[in-house]
Order: sequence, then C-alpha cells, then structure tokens
Amino acid sequence: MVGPVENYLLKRIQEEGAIHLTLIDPEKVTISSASQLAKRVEVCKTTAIMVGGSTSTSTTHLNSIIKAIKRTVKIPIILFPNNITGISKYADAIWFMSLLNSVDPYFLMGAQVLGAPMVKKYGLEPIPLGYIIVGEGGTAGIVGRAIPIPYTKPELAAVHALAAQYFGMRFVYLEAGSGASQPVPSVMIRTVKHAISTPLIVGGGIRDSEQAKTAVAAGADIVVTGNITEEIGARSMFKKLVTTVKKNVV
Ligand code: 1GP
Repeated sequence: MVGPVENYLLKRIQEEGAIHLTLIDPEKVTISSASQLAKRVEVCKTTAIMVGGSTSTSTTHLNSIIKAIKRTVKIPIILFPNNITGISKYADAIWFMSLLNSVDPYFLMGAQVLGAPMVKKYGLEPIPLGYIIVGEGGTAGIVGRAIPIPYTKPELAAVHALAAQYFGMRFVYLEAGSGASQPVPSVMIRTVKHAISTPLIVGGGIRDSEQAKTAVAAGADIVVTGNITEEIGARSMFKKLVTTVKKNVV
C-alpha cells in the first residue's frame, strides 16, 4: 500500500527531523530552466521535487518539464496536480489529494474520480493527501473554490486535518497559497500538529530560513517552497533554508 516514494519521505523525516520539498510550477519555467533549477535544488539537498501549479493546463508542457527534470536529477518527482491535466506518466508519484475546504465537489472528489484510472494506467504511486487552504489562500484558493480558513481559526484547520486522517489520508498539507504575504502562523501549525498523527506539510509564502525554522519548530514535518527557488541569486539563501529545515542534521 505504501510505495517507495512515500517510504523514502517517511524515512527522511525520521532521520532528519523534518524535510524540505521544492515546488516547480511548470508555467514559470522552460525546459532548460527547469532542469537547471532541479540540479541546483538537488545540490542544495532538497528531498524531492513537486511539480504543479494552480493555473497550469498543458499536460504536453508538463510532460516535457518532467522528462527534463528526470534526466537531470535522482531525487523523486511528485506531481502536485491542480486538475486532471496535472497528471504526467513521467513522474514517480502523485499527491492524490482532495481540497477539503472547497465548496465545489469537483475538487473534493470529481477530479480524483477522473484521474484515478490514469494514475493506475501510468503506474504512478498515489500518496493520499488532505489539502487545506488557509489564510489568504491565493490563486489555489480561488481556482479550487475554497473557503480559506482564517489564521484566527486554527482549531478549524485542526478538525479538517483530523477528518483527513480519519479518512485514511496519510499526509496533511496546510497551504497559505503561493506567494502569500504571511506564511501559516505557528499557532495554526501547532494546533493542527497536536490534533493529528500523520506528517504535516506546510507551504505558501515561506521566503527565508527563519520562517522555515519557525514552521518546523511549530510542528511542520515537511516545508515546501516554490517562489524563492525561482529567484535568481537566491542560491546561498536557499541552501541555508533547506539545511535549517533538517532539524536533526547539524
Ligand atoms: C504553493 O505552498 C506552495 O503551493 C509554495 O508556496 O511559492 O509561496 O513558496 P510559495
């Protein structure tokens, strides 16, 4: 049931305390910039690469990007789909996710029903994930028709996460939205972490190692960054951030 990529993530969390995943938005990269970016983040010891974006719609482009990344790096590539067009047969695994606070059944179960046979056909490893949009919510919140959980209501995020766990979802993702002006606050991360026993992913608006450190201290097992990875000249800062997340590695 638990596949090799999931096992790899769990093992890394166990060994390193917490891990960093890099998100690459196919819409923001070309084939050559994607492979350069992937190489760079692998050198900086990110644990895996997620590929996806809220407004991405071309599977042809997605396939090219993933093939290029795969030629360049050894770390796993995990799909982070916004829709069925976000499924590529060239990836290693897919966050098989439901947007738990969407008001649109399509994002709760509809896309998943359409996507499941493709996941099976392509032999992708599905990793079940409860996705919860909080704070500003950003583009993901708008596209996914979510009612973002305000930062002032951490207990509401916690019960969504607990419901995800009871459904059998093996990871929970607190998403502030890409480029959020304020990342998920500590109190919300801590409240959610206390409610569940699955690994907790936190992302959206994390721009430096201090913010990453704060998220990990509050209980994040996985920190995701997207935007900062694409910023030119952020290499040393990015490396520091990735190292900071791995709390057990001195
Ligand atoms: C968005 O959580 C991710 O899905 C990453 O957000 O681009 O703000 O790092 P950023």
